[in-house]
Amino acid sequence: MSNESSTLKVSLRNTLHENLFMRHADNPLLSAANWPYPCNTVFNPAATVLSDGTTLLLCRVEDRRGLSHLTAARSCNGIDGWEIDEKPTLLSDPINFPEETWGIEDARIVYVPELEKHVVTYTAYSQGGPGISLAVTTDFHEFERFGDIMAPDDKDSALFPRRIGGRWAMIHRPVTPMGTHIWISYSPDLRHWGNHSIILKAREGAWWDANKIGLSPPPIETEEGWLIIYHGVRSTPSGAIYRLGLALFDLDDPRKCIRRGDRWVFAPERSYEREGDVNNVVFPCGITVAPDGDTLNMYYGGADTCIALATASIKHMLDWLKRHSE
Ligand code: BMA
Repeated sequence: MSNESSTLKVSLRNTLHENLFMRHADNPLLSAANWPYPCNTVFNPAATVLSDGTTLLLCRVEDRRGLSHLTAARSCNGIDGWEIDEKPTLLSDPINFPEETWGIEDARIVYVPELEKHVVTYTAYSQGGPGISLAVTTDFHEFERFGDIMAPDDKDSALFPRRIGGRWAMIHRPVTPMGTHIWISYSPDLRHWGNHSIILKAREGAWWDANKIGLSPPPIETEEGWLIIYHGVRSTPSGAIYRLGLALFDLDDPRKCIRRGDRWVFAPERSYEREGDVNNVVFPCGITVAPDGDTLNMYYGGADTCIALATASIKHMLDWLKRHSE
């Protein structure tokens, strides 16, 4: 898109809405042009802060076959000076894990203090469709793979960082004949999952989040509850639009939704979100929280082509939910 037409699109937009998220001036932060080896696109990164304060992104990298793998990029400030692994950090392993035959995508990282490990959930793609796999790591060099934990068609999963009622809990998004909603499941050992239930349903009809929703980054623990950022996929004659909304769940029983925002809080607006391999997509898989405990850094894929950053105040997000929930 030319600068002129992207300016026009922005100027056609009503700007009176409350903006919770501020895009970083250096966006996009990372793209294939920064990569140390040939690739098509770099997008939808998971994120975490390592014990020495380094921000680590586990980026989805798509090659020219169309298959994806995950590669780590590290930065002292989470904005620039990225050091990117010289070769893929986590490649699919179709021999031992046939569910990864067509690649691995869209990781979410959750640090689990009880295990002293990072738990990485990701989409494993194969002839059976996209399912969920899990691996654990301490350093993002060596990974212990648990293999597939949820059968296709399922994706958009993240673990809660601690047990709830003695069991591990995970949010995910199976596709069923009854719809594409957000679910929670429980496990005694991270391998065997059950007690499945829907926690957030896609709306219907004209709504921005009608028919298809999914968890975006992992849940954020706040004093008021588990805050989640989720994506809603609006289907239009010119393709889908991926936008983001907020919901809050009970700390002790995250099956209970306390509040759900009525409108979206973030949507494709800039040229790097509007145009790319898949137009009109903002897709965050990673967040980090700054040392102030309030500033949220949201790392997201723009148009399935690049990586960008937007920041928000967790307090403002919670206040906004009080004013804009159903
Ligand atoms: C979803 C996921 C994301 C992707 C989005 C838009 O289904 O596969 O990885 O960013 O579609 O193409």
